[in-house]
Amino acid sequence: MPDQQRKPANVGLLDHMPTNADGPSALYAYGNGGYTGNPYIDAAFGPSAEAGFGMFRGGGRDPNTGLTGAADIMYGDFYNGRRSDGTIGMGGRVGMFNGSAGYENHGVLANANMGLLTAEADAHVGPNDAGFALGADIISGGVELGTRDAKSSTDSTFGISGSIGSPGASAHLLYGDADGDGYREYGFDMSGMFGLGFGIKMTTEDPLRTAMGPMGSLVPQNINLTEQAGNAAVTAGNAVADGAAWTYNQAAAGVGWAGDQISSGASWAGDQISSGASWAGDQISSGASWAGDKLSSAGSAISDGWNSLWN
Ligand SMILES: [Ca+2]
Repeated sequence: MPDQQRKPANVGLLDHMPTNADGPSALYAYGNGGYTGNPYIDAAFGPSAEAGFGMFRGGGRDPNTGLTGAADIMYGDFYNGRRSDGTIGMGGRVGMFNGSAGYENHGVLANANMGLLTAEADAHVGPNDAGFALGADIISGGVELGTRDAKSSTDSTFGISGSIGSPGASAHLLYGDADGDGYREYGFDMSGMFGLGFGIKMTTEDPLRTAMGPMGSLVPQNINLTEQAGNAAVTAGNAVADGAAWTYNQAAAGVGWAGDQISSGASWAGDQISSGASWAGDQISSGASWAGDKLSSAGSAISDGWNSLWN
């Protein structure tokens, strides 16, 4: 499952609740500066819909021990078009519990995660990954091992996962930069494609080194082979990246345009309803006035009739 870093925005019911980086103390599992978490409710239904819900989402790393942990409890989520973090696509996701625990220190990364009752239908292109997920896990879990070090340009990770009760499948291309060193960690994350409920994940900052297998390990670790592969390759890579960025921008603009159309359509419909209601109101009002006049003249006719009986 891709990391979904959502800003801890809050609207509506939770407006009065503290949502600073430390989170409410009652939900703050560790009294340690490395971990942060918040309840959240996001909602934006402007040009592109977006929703959210969650009792708690948070996590982090304790700088003293290198222990990491994260939890996402009772998630909801929905987006249709564009999300505030730049993700475009169509969303879904229901929830219950998703948590992970691990270790990240001295360049070593080890992580185990577990999910309970997730249902998701999602297809998106985002800043860190792109792909789709269809499924309904009941219990899922996985482990990931590798290296993550902002001082290294050749980090790589490998992970496997499994799930029980999952008829679905997911596949994502990964290209985020988790350690923020400027070298993207390229890879993929697929599940349900190698047999029911089995998944595999790989990332590498140096795809060429990884592709060379054992040969690649003969090259000193401080050299990013992919980067060194030549200006031509880099230029080609940049062209691909530029093309991808352009495509992404076009898609984003398209989504924005569609959102504007929907929004102005809704506004037009609102005007029609409003003027229809106003017209109906006028009719009712003049009908009532007409009925009132009739009643009034009927009343005076009765009164006249009554008087004439006694005169
Ligand atoms: Ca990186």
